[in-house]
Amino acid sequence: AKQVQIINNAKVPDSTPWFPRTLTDLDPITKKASKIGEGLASDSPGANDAAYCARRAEITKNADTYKTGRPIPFVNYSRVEIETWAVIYNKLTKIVSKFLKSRTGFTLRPIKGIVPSRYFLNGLAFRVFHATQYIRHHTKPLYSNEPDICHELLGHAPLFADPDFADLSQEIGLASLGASYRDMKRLTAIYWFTVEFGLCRQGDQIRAYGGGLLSSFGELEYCLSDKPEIRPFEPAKVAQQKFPFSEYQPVYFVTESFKDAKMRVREFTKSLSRPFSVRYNANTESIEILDSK
Ligand code: NLE
Ligand code: FE2
Repeated sequence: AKQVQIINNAKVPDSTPWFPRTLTDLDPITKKASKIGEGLASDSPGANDAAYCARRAEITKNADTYKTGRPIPFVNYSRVEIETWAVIYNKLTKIVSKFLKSRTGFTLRPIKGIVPSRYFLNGLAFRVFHATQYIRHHTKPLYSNEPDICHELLGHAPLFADPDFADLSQEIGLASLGASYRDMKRLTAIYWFTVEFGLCRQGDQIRAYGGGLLSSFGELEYCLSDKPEIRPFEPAKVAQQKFPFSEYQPVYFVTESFKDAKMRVREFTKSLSRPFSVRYNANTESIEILDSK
């Protein structure tokens, strides 16, 4: 077997091309980067646009003076730059919805803000997720008490690609159709402690999966610390749990798996007062009412 030999720094042959040995050795690399109009970049569509070149020079000054360990410099992007971003971004979010549709049948649909939970949950019955597009205020990036684009895309969207999670969400949605006021409160709590603030066991670890946690770095750290109370996910109990809207949750519930949560929620919904049951017909994209439970 070959042995790895540790060669003393001094022993590297003279003919060896320069290479970085420490992180700070990366600093001089910035000098090696080409400016717009040089080398390959000369056929960039902006190469003959003087204003664009000047703007590039302004932003790239940050890179020229950057030193290892410093924070990434802040760039105040202009309206035109933000609009350029928007073109890409809008295409991307369209694909997000298409991708989800191909995985689990879930689609995203724009909504201007928080809707009463009855309507929001009703959407889930159709595998429709209402998502906002505006972004949180820049002064409070790590926690927002309302949904925004970061919350929807970082927090919720990825999980709707998971079949069991998609089923769990739709299960809550179906139960909310025509639910009584009291049952609505119960279902809202179930939704809250799964889709928004759920924890799940994975091996011997507890992981966060709720969208409200994944999009809030502040609460994500907190929920896995020893500060909050953590209880097993039992829908009948979860349904009674009160919760705050605008601060970190004092209590979280941990499920064994999405499948397990789905089965438990399905079982729980049988105890609700609605005198009929429903199912979603994906072919006709409509709800069918069944007269017995
Ligand atoms: N607290 C979450 C966040 O900062 O992204 C939003 C929760 C919306 C229910
Ligand atoms: Fe949410």
